[in-house]
Parts: sequence; structure tokens; C-alpha cells
Amino acid sequence: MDEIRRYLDAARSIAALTGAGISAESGIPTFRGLGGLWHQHRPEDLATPQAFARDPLLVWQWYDWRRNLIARARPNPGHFALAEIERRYPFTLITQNVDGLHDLAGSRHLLKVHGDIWTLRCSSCGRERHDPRPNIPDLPPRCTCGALERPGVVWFGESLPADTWRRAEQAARHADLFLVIGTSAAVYPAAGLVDLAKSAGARVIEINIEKTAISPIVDISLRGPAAQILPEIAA
Ligand code: BV8
Ligand code: ZN
Repeated sequence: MDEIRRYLDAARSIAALTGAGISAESGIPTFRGLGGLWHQHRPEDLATPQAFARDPLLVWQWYDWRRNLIARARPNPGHFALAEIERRYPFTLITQNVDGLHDLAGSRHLLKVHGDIWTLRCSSCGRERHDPRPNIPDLPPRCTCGALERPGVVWFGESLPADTWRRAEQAARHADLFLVIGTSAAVYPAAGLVDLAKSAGARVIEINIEKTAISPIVDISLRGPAAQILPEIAA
């Protein structure tokens, strides 16, 4: 741990990439866990524009169910530790999570590369609004223009929000310390940020309860739950 703290103190700029694993200890199933929980549908089959076009109500029932689950969750010590690190170091947090728990924990330099489950976007006029209700009455919701609204998240096959993605690449390229926390690193282009940081000279530290696709290329692998390891690092 002190070796890691030395890296933190010596770093001129630090970036972190988080995935569903950091919210696991807040009671939110990880993406792979989620698949088994919901009417036997696979997330990859529901989180797509095709699924929404084919059956907007089914896709909305899935998101409404997840919003309901997330509304009952609170940030855990892992989320709070990252907000603490941001207060003390030059730090940018890149998250693949759409649950909003990093915001609730106080993170500000936050890049949500896969969007936000609490945002609704009109599928026609593009109007966006924040809707914090855990249960949306009369699914699927409609915009004042009459068209269907969709969850403000990035689906498989959709490109990531351009400006957010550009800033995420920039943060990864300029980091001399890159933390990869609670992600299977299976989804691109987000997972590619690890290679980008490494090739730009960053020291890469992975925090995960299991081995992942990027474990072979990281400098240090801390095997354990983020809610336990991150507070130790931030202490
Ligand atoms: C795009 C929002 C093109 C929605 C999400 C073949 C090869 C390579 C790529 C592709 C391919 N075929 C298709 C692609 C592209 C595709 C992709 O990568 N597919 C994967 C499945 C192979 N990517 C895309 O489609 C992206 N867009 O490429 O567009 C394009 C380009 C230009 C112009 C037009 C189009 C868009 C991807 C974004 C999809 N949206 N989320 C929603 O949430 O509903 S992705 C979603 O899944 C999550 O956001 C997250 O990113 C991902 C799941 O990953 P994780 O977060 O890592 O979660 P997971 O469950 O997998 O892992 C949890 C980890 O935590 C585990 O490692 C576990 O061990 C660990 N853990 C558990 N508990 C703890 C813990 N760690 C620490 N502590 C604990 N307590
Ligand atoms: Zn509209």
C-alpha cells in the first residue's frame, strides 16, 4: 500500500476508469450478474437501438427496473475514496457506469462515457431531461413533441458522446498513474483507455476481485473488493 501511496504522491496527473464492480458493494448487480437476474434477457440484447426499436416497452421495463434498484443504492466507501482522492490530487474519473453513484459520492471531475440512467432523451427532437423518479408512470415515456423518450445511455453499436470521449482519451494519455477499478475491460472503446494510458507511459494499477483481460498488461494487480482497497489507498 505505501508503494501505491508513493505513486499517488509522485504523480503529476492521475486518471481512473471504473466499471460495474465499484457499485457491486452498493448492491447493484454487475453487468454480467445483471443478465441472469432479468427475465433471462442478456444486457447485450436489451441495451441496443434494435431492441428499443423492436420493443420499446420491454427495454423501458428493464431500465425502469434498474432505476428502481439503483434508487435504493447508496455510494460505498470505494466511491467516497475516489471523491477524496480527487480533492487531494490532480485526478480525472472516467466511468462506464450509468448509476450516478460517483456523483452522489461527491466526484466532480467525472466523465460518464456511457451516459446516465437518470437522463431521458427524446428519440426524435433530442431534448434531454433529468428524471430522478425510480418509477416512471406510463411506460414508455413520451417527449412533449410526442415521440418516444429513451434512456440517456450509450447502447451497444452507438458511438460515445464525442466531447466526453475526447476528454477521456486526453486524461488517459496524460496520466502518469492510471487506476482500473471493477471492470472486466471487455467493452470497447472504453477498455482501450488502458492501452492508451500504458503506451503513453502511465503506471497502471488494477483493482478487481478477479483476473481480467487486462491483468496481464497492468503493472500492479490488487486482488480484492474496491470498497475495501480504495479507502486504504486514499487513507
Ligand atoms: C461502439 C450503457 C461503434 C448501457 C454500456 C467485437 C470486438 C470488440 C468490440 C466489439 C465487438 N463487437 C461489438 C463491439 C463494440 C461494442 C463492444 O465492445 N462489445 C463487447 C460486448 C465486445 N462496443 C460498443 O458497441 C460501443 N460502441 O463501439 O460504437 C461506433 C463507432 C463510431 C460510430 C458509431 C458506432 C458502446 C459500448 C457501450 C455499451 N453500453 N452501458 C447500460 O448500462 O444499460 S456497456 C455496459 O457493459 C457497462 O456500461 C459497462 O461498460 C459494460 C460492462 O462492463 P463492466 O462495467 O466491466 O461490468 P462487468 O459486469 O463486465 O464486470 C464487472 C467487473 O467488476 C468484473 O471484472 C468483476 O470481477 C469486478 N468486480 C465485481 N465485484 C467487485 C469487482 N471489482 C472490485 N470490487 C468488487 N466488489
Ligand atoms: Zn421530442
